Amino acid sequence: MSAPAAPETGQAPSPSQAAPSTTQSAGAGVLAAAAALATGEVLAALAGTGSSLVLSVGQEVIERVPPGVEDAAIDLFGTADKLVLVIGIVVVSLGLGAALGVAGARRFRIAAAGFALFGALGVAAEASRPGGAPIVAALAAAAGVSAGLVVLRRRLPAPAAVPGAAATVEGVPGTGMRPASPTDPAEVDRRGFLRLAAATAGVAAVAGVVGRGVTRSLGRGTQPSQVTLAPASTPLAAPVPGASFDVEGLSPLFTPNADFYRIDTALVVPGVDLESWRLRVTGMVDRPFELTFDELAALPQVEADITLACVSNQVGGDLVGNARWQGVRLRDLLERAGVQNGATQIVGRSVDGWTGGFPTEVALDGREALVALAMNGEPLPRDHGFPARLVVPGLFGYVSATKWLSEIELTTFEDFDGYWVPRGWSKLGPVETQSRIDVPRFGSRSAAGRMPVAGVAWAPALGISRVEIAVDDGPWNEAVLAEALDIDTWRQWRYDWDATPGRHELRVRATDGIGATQTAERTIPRPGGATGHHTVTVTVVDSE
Ligand SMILES: Nc1nc2c(c(=O)[nH]1)N[C@H]1C(S)=C(S)[C@@H](COP(=O)(O)O)O[C@H]1N2
Ligand SMILES: [Mo]
Repeated sequence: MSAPAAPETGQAPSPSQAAPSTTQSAGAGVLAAAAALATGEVLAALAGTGSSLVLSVGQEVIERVPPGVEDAAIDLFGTADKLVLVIGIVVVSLGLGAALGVAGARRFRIAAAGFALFGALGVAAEASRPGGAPIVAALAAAAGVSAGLVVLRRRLPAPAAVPGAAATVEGVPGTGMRPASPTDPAEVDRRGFLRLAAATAGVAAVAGVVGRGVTRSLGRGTQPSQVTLAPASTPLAAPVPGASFDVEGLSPLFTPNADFYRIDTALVVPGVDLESWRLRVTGMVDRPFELTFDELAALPQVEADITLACVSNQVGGDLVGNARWQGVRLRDLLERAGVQNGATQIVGRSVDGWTGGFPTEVALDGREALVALAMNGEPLPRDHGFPARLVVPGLFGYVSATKWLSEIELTTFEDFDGYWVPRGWSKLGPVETQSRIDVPRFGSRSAAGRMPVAGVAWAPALGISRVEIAVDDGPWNEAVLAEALDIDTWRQWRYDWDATPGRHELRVRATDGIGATQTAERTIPRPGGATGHHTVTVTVVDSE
């Protein structure tokens, strides 16, 4: 009894005939979902409101997933986390399309209801966005759902024409009283494959359109290139030549804007219209006020070199960068507003509702906390917070560095928690002292002999006083430090190593400006930033 459908029984269709029909239905569903997504996205994009159903759903996902998932995504994919999310949403949508195709082959109404439900979810997600465009979204969704259903209707295998078969097909899955296929199964397979290929191409196109929206914004608002800023009233001198070493592969002293890491919860970069943008200083202040961009830019501006680090950065990771920022001192704005007694926390709020908060005293203790308008000599790029953002030396970005800043609110730590705090990250976010080996790279092979080991170390607000390297189980050796740019920036270091053949482990540790040496204890980034020594393993071969 091992063969369920012996050829000689001859009446029921063989399972091999039933199988392609499920595949066909699923394929039709995938194609229909792709058509629905493509139609919805293209229409939404054409409307020019910057809306995208896929991106709105993605934003909902970001805000609703358990914090562990969000952390893991940043950890695994870093700056590419958003692209991965969008691809994931498209893939899941197509999978659901496949399921609806199969269900729709039995009862088309199920598919219709399923498509309509997903359209509605997209509209709901868009409607919940500050600045969302629900009407455009609803029209785009309606068109997308219709397109999907038209495709599904046409692609689904026609209901059986044999008398009585329709009931069987509707009612009892798998009993298969279907008319014999007009074409042979191989032909069906090939067509199914071609459709899937076409669907894949369609999806790639959608992903391309959406992906563009992820990396740039969808064209709303003022472009940074339209802005001309006056130079700082107190500019900084160019860094002394001794501040950087010439070692190939070593991080440049200033991270170019295009290479600067980007971490935020905004799937679509907020497009800010400078005409209507305002910076408000509110809360526990005697004289709340608001400024237009021109008024803000007309205030005295300073330059400051500050290294910005993400709390999610792993030991040895690249979610850290250094820039020369230009902007208005936060202290000046606070003095103008008159901070009231007991206002222990400064909260930065962005145009899209994100918040980060830090102690008021750090803005007043003499460090150069800025409302930055420019980064490395250019107006802030959109990805990095155009038209204005906070930058506070010594604090992780998640508590301090609000991009697309719209409000600075004085409050208390009891009364308010910033975005990441209820998600399990520490309320105070001082940057952990860290050091990183840039060269040689992990897993590299090099010839025996003298070679440079080099990297960067940072302890913003404290500075770096020493960096040491250990090889295997050997002692700590002092590295040579480049001139310090500022206590708020990372500092380059190098160590000339007499590399001997074999596999070696190189370790680095830094000591901050007040004499505290980095702990060897390895901790994960949550809640207060990763600790531990960066270690790279390299292979050294005989030089002949
Ligand atoms: N509006 C807004 N500002 C934000 C964030 C955000 O999600 N939204 N993320 C913060 C975090 S966690 C970091 S590490 C820094 C990163 O700044 P960058 O993307 O310019 O490197 O921005 C901070 N400012
Ligand atoms: Mo971050």
